[in-house]
Amino acid sequence: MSTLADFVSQVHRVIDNALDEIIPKEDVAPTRLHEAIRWSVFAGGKRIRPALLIAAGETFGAERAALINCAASVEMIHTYSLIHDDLPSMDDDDLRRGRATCHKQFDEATAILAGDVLQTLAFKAIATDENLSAEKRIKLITLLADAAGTPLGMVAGQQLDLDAEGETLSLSALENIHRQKTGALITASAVAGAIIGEANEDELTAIQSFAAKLGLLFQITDDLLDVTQETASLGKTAGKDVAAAKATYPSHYGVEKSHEFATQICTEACDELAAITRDTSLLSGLAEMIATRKR
Ligand code: GRG
Repeated sequence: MSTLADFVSQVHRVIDNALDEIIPKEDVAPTRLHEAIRWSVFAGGKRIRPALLIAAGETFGAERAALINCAASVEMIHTYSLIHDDLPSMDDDDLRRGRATCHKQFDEATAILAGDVLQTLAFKAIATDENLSAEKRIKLITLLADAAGTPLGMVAGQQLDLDAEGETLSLSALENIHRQKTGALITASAVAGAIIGEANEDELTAIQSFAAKLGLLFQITDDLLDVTQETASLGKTAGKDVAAAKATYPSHYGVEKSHEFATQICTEACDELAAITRDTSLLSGLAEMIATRKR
């Protein structure tokens, strides 16, 4: 097995163990709520954001123990966003991570509450992490709060996306939505790892530029998968973008040109790593993995 594949599967295990510790068990009252949270968290997500956070942290020499809670936190914020995104009032989807969406399996109110709990648990996991100094905890909480909830963050990106339904978007408007909706949390994940690893200002800037491009790459590949893969292999409903007449990279460029664009953005992302005089092969490996992913 290659080093990168080893790293990714190891992170998967470590993060699942951490999430299992942090999230109340199914038999804790109110049991329906905790069953719903665990239904969505342990449904087989790829754990890309935690992998990116841990790779960035270890690039700068951070101890694994100092990275785990923060990596679990970004996964909890991400899972909360997926649960809420799937709700009837938003994307209205029945399938996520290869199983029924949270509101389908439970009910809408429970799904909203499950997302709420995950978001607050995420911040608590950092606030109480004894492997991190008080100063780092505050920096990380602020970073993730900005990525999720400010006017330039994920939730605002979701609002822009909802507002754009049925509209013809320019490419720059489309990129702006993705920078916020998808890119903000991906960027914050990499920057969080670099903060824990005590990267200097120039290194933080390089990581930020790398990860911002990675966010865009992630979205282009997500759009491509929506039109090229089957629902069964994606674990979520394929073809939704076309059905909803959504502005996407394939709808702007066509499939072939979107692939070319993805390759170009992947190269540009990796070029940003040249400013870092460390071994950045894990980070460039993750970028290539995202560029060629099949789900
Ligand atoms: C509802 C607050 C709120 C925000 C929604 C993340 C998001 C913002 C919406 C999800 C819609 C979507 C499909 C965006 C495309 C990119 C994306 C986040 C894909 C899912 O992420 P993966 O592929 O999922 O990492 P897994 O299941 O592997 O974790």
